[in-house]
Amino acid sequence: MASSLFSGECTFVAAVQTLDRLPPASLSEIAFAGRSNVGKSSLINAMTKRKALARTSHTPGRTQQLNFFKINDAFLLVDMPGYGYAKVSKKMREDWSKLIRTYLRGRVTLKCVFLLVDSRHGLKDSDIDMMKMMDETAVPYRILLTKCDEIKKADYDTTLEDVKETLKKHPAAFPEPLLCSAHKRIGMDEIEFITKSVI
Ligand SMILES: Nc1nc2c(ncn2[C@@H]2O[C@H](COP(=O)(O)OP(=O)(O)O)[C@@H](O)[C@H]2O)c(=O)[nH]1
Ligand SMILES: [Mg+2]
Repeated sequence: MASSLFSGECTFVAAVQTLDRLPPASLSEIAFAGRSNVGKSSLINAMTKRKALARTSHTPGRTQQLNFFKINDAFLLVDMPGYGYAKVSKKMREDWSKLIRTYLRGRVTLKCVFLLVDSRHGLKDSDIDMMKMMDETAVPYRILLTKCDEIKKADYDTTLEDVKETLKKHPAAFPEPLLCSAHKRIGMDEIEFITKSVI
């Protein structure tokens, strides 16, 4: 059934730029991460059936904060700040790394990170850096290949094989990436199923 876990009550909990502002660790958390423009806000909005829970934007790289939403009193959904945007200053990049690394390391309630990767582009160096951080902090993660409505099957198969090969070297990664599209609502049930099984 389509997204009943995600589509109930949803409340904004906090926008966090420094870790002393983290909401208390209570409910299980799942987080969405990825490069700017990968389709993260669109996917979160499609999952929760909200038009603007997470802000979709054509100007990437602006939000450097972790946004926490409480879903159905069942779990917290965390919208992580996008990375990999070229125009971001070195200082901002360093602040981002510090925030994310500390969050990943210290958050016992964080059960799974969905790492979004554009299916048309495959893994970038910045994705690999993010994956290394999650390996080091032993946070389980699953790759979601986004915008699959825009890619031909043959191209997708190539990306999929590349990603799977890379994942073999990353101990905290689930070995099989998941194909999805926010626009066509592909992969939504699987994301819900995975969430249910970890929270
Ligand atoms: N074709 C297609 N485009 C998408 C999809 N999801 C997002 N986009 C587009 O990708 C761009 C960035 O989306 P957004 O959700 O703001 O990305 P974010 O920066 O990762 O939050 C927007 O122009 C979206 O319309 C999808 O499933 N299919
Ligand atoms: Mg966004």
